[in-house]
Parts: sequence; structure tokens; C-alpha cells
Amino acid sequence: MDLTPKPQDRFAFGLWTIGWRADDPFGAPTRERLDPVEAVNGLAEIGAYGITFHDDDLIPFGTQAAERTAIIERFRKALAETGLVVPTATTNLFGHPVFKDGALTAKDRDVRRFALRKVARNIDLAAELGAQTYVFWGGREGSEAEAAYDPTAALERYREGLNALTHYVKEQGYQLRFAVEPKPNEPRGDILLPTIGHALAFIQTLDHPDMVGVNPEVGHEQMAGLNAVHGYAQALWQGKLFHIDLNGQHGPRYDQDLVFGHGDLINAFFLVDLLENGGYDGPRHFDYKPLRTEDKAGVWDSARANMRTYLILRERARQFREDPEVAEARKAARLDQLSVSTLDKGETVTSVLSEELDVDEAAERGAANARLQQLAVEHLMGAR
Ligand SMILES: [Mn+2]
Repeated sequence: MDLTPKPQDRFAFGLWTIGWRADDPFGAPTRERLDPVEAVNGLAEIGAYGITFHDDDLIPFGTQAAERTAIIERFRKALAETGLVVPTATTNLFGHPVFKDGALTAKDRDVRRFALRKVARNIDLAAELGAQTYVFWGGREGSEAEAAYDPTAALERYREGLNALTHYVKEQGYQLRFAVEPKPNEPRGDILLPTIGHALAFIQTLDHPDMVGVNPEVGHEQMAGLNAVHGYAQALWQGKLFHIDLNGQHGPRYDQDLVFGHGDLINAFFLVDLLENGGYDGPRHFDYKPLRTEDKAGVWDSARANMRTYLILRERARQFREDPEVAEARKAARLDQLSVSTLDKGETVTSVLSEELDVDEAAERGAANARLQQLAVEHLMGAR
């Protein structure tokens, strides 16, 4: 099995992932800041094709214009030297205390106008660097105090903000698409657009719904107790899976951001199977946090681990699909029938009114699901 990541695998990492200094609510950072140029060089070396960033990851909040230009030039030079690309960028609308009660949906109107400026400025940079997708994660768009909140008005402001920014992208002639990233909670007690389903429904209310899709994260769906594969599948089916975040999570608890596959491995297997066979053609983007216990070498080990897990699961999923016993078991489980339309062409509900089914006989038919699931688990474990 070739486990060497190649640029055509389209593996990408956020600068904030390998660059995370490992400060958490209970403890100080355990690592030094990672120079963005070192991040670019390191990612190119381990076989990634892309790097993504929040504005503040690259250019610290409050940096003056001349220094900003110098930072961007240095970063651009590293990209040119390594061939690494920037497929995606996003805005930090959560770190600075000014956003403590929201950004695009802050009750303080001045903050909302500031947030629009901050996004627009980084959209300019993203377009300049050739990004195709711009992500919106509204980590602070939410509340803890119901009495001091109005979710309906907040949704209206979210819609207004995203509409204004799609208009901006069109005015500027950029080729960017937006991707909304759902998350149920953390850092806010409750965040707006908590799941893929909420985001998909919201997007349909926008001025340019065609320009906006989702950027789901495995762990965020699992924090909400949901099946990430089903959420990604629905987004893909609706033509809305513009971008993805891959990582690991153990069920509903704090956002663990583990290495991909280091959480629910069975779900990770089926997610890779979906992405590889379901028509997703975007970057395989990892949004994880190297464990706080790790030193610099451990950070890079964990970055490689994400890609190795993906490549192993891709290979296992291929073998699963090519196994003749699996093909037979899929047929026995009537998976092929699910792809056949319920009514023939030209038929309507009246066509079935006169039909009869021996319900006792049909109810007795086993679904043969258990055997097929075990075949998948055995392929996943490398036992077949
Ligand atoms: Mn997360």
C-alpha cells in the first residue's frame, strides 16, 4: 500500500492546526509560535498540497500596513518556492475580545460593521492568493443568555452579512465561493447554524444561494450526536459540499479536534468511502489540533498521521468495494434496489392503488444488514 501523500491527493492543513500553541482553558501554551514560512515548508515536505489560514494566523491582529505587506510577501515567496497552494481562507471573527458577543450577528452594530471590513479585507487577500473557497465559521455567533438574545433577529443579521459579502465578491469579480461551517456549541453556549441541516436550510434564503455551500467538520457533527457521514452525504447530494474539515471526535463532549480516525474510526471509514465514491472533488482538508502533550516532532507526526489514516482508509474502502463477497452481500441487503425509482416512468400513486403485497411474507424477509456491516469492519481492520 503506497502511503506517500502526493499533491494530487489534495491534502491541506490549516495554519492554525500545526501552528496551534496548545493553550487551553486550563493551561498555558506548551509550544512556540510556528513561523508561517516554516509551516509552508514543513507541509510541502510531508506531501500536502495546500495551506489555509484565518487572517490573524498569518497577520497578527493590529499589524500595521507596511509590516502586513512584508508578511504577505514572505508567505507568497514560500508558496512559490514549494508549489504549495492556498485553496481556502477564512476570517478570525472569534479571537479578539471585541467579538465576545458575536461578529456578523453582534448586537453592537459597530462591531458588525467592523466584522464586515475584517472579512472583506481578507477576502481580497484570499482572492489574490488564488483561493477558491472562503469559509465562515461563526464561533461567537450565539449566546448563553436566552433573555439577552433574539435568534430570529440574529439570523436576519447573519443573512444580511453573508448577502453583503456575496455582493462584494461579485462586485470585485472574484471567483470565490463561500462555505458555512456548522458547530453546535463551543465557544458559545449555543451557536447559530448548529448542524449541516440548519446551514443548508439557511443558505436557501440567501440572495445568491448558488455561491454558498457548507464546510462541515466531522467532530462538530459528532458533538451534536449526529452521524457525520449522513450529513456530508446530504450536503453532497444537494450540491453543497464545497469544502470539508476532517478530524476525530469521541461523541458529544468538548471539541476534541483529534487526528482524523483517532475518534470514531468506523464513521471515518465510511466517510472516506463517501468522499471517494460520491463525487466530492475538493481538498481533503484537516482541521485538527496536535495534542497539547506534543513537541515539534510530535506535531509533524500527527500531521502525517491524518494523511496516512486517509490513505489507508481510501485503500480499505477500495478493497471493500471490489470484494466479490461484498458485492453479493450488498445485493442480499437489497442496496441495489434502493437505487431503483419507486415508480416506473409515467406511473403515479394511482398506479399502485390496485397492487397487493403479501405483508406477512414481506415482513419476514431479513434485511441482511449485519453480515454486510461485518464485512466492512473486517476490511477496515485489514482482516480480509
Ligand atoms: Mn473542531
